[in-house]
Amino acid sequence: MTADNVGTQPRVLVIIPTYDERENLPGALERLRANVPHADLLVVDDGSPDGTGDLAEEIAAREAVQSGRPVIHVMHRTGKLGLGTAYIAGFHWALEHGYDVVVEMDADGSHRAEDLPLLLAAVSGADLVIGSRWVPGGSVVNWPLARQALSRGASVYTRLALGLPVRDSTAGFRAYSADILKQLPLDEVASAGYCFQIDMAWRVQRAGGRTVEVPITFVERVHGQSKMSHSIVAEALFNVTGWGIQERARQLRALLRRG
Ligand SMILES: Nc1nc2c(ncn2[C@@H]2O[C@H](COP(=O)(O)OP(=O)(O)OP(=O)(O)O)[C@@H](O)[C@H]2O)c(=O)[nH]1
Ligand SMILES: [Mg+2]
Repeated sequence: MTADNVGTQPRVLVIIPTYDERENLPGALERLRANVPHADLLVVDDGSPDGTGDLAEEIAAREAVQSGRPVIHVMHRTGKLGLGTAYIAGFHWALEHGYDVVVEMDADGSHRAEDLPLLLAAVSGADLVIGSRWVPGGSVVNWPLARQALSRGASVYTRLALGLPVRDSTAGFRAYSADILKQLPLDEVASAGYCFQIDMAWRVQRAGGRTVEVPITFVERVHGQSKMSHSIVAEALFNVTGWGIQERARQLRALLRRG
């Protein structure tokens, strides 16, 4: 956090990527408005065939009238371009508009707006706050054991391969300080799915940023369909293994130079 906003309320932007979330988006926005009324919201919709983008515009217009200022913003992209690039577009928008804290949050009800104040409290002393399922106090609701095993396994593998000391590295409920985002080469981040979250956490670590995890309750979506796929898991496994090999080679070279 910069010296400029010491003593004043940091400006917070919550980025909510959507693809076919018509049933979930109104509730997600409503709960955000109730729990973090000082935050602005940015929906990044990828031309959802179910009309989520238009619905977001309607809600944004209504909310602007009610609160007397634009609180909900909507970015429309031409087609399904992936979660990673949706977030990168949102990060650029946040930095261009002078926000101090930038939040990532799913629209499907898995991330509870009720947990967001905890993340925001922690970001005053950190560069990245991860809402974590796998730290004491964290939990998952209605997640099959296989999904739990995949999520835990991915984090353990990442910890071992990269030396990334994070319990829930694929978690997508996060708060970043704008300061750390400004330091990262955002346009080089090519990862799409879960891997995007690992990629960003690892970049924060390499940039010398401080990451903390706070416990959240993660609730399996009730409406709509998950966009998780085998290719998303394969991307994460492939990339993390490659980065791990590069990292070990780098450490070995440094050791040999010292020797
Ligand atoms: N803009 C945009 N949003 C996306 C895209 N893919 C997924 N999303 C949104 O990103 C959020 C997370 O997607 P989910 O399908 O729930 O994926 P997930 O949470 O990783 O997987 P589950 O745990 O199975 O729900 C949701 O709000 C989706 O609507 C995309 O290509 N573009
Ligand atoms: Mg989800």
